[in-house]
Amino acid sequence: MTNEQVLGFPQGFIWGAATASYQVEGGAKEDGRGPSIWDTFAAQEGKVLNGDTGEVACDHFHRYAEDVALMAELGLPAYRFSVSWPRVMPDGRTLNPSGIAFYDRLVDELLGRGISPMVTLYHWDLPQALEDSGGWRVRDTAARFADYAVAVHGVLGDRVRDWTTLNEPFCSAFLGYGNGVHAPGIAEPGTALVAAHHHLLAHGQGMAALRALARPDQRFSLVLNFSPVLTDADDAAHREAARKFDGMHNRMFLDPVLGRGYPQDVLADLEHLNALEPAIREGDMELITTPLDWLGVNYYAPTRVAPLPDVSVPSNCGLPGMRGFNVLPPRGPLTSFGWEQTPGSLTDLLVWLHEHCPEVPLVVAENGAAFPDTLDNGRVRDSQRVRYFADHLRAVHAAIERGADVRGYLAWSLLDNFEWAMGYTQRFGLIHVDFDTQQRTIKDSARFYSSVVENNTVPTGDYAELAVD
Ligand code: GBH
Repeated sequence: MTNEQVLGFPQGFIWGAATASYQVEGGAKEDGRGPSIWDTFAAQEGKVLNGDTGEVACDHFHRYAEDVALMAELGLPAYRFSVSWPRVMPDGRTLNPSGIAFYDRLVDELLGRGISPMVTLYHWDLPQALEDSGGWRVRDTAARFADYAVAVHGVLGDRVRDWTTLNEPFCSAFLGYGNGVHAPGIAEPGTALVAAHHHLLAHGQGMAALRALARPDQRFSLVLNFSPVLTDADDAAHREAARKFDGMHNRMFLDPVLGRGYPQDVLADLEHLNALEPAIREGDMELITTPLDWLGVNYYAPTRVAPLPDVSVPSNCGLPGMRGFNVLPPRGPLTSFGWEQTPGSLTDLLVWLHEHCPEVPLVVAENGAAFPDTLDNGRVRDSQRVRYFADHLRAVHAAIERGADVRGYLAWSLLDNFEWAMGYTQRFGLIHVDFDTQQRTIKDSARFYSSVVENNTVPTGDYAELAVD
């Protein structure tokens, strides 16, 4: 080691990696699992690249013990995973004991290796049976979610400390029902807003139900995705464009949870307000405001926007009913997904969140990047990902220095996996997966991350020095 400096993280900082059920498990028909909206969606032609599905994925359902052993080898103290609702309740309503038994085994395996399980109850795989009775268009789905949350807590609650209701309701509502890029593939802007409200209601009802059962040391959270907005100028028109995107993308889901209701400026812009308003009933906003023990922050990249000369022209952003601005192409260097690598935006985001809601501790619940990794004699030299992680960990450290209350960081993802509409074409893993043989290979980035976790520090210095030999 040269005389490079290291940046230390707070004592007790939570380090780990994350996955989601449909993206890694496979075992789609094992032990009575019912179909999810993603099984149905992926089976339709043209929805997922190359016709890929999550039917086998990383076969984590059968290989979980091997995967937990790999986490232990990397020294990861925490693992964030999601529970598949249709595995636990094939019809969305009735508990399937052999389905939940999988998570019993997984949690015991993790605890046996000294790894803290962090459970996300919903990461987009709604039981198809519930979609058939209206899915997130209907209010009843929120009540079904609360029942499901209680059922899972009833089995795992004696061993799991950290609970998240929903992962990224933005994606599940707006991509699922607004532009149809995700399951169930509906493209109806008004419906997407109703779905967003029902997601937040599910979160609120779930929180209230879980709080009533909780042990004193348990922590309950929501995970949101954020995209900071960048503009090329700071005039009124650019600020207005940024306000609109930020409002719909970031504040629309955060402010209700903080007890501030839906942001007034967003409602004032909404073309489909008449769809949303009737969905909001007396008492909903109070439930949605149940206090969080921490807020999960998923960050990948910023979004660049510019105003359109005619503010009545629809935006190209794909969010329900937005007008008057366009999203600009990302600027290099890009990941293989075409996303920007702009670590400074993560610092800005965490500092902004701390100012916006100083009382809420933050956990970076997902951060990572896809690159075209190649397996070369048993090794994956993913130096671009080493660099991405180093830069973004330095960015988290900078936010903490500036006062942000960041309690942890979870890398996305433990394994290369089923990347939703992109199928298996985008590899985000710390661990490479050969999808023909299911062979796992620890990437260089995982070795780098492992040393960060072990030392509770991130090195400064040149990227070349970060290389692992
Ligand atoms: C996360 O979401 C997911 O939680 C995870 O499952 C996934 O594997 C991972 O990211 C990598 O994709 O705002 O309409 O222009 C990603 C959040 C939100 C990022 C949508 C890209 C662009 C769509 N994504 N965003 S839009």
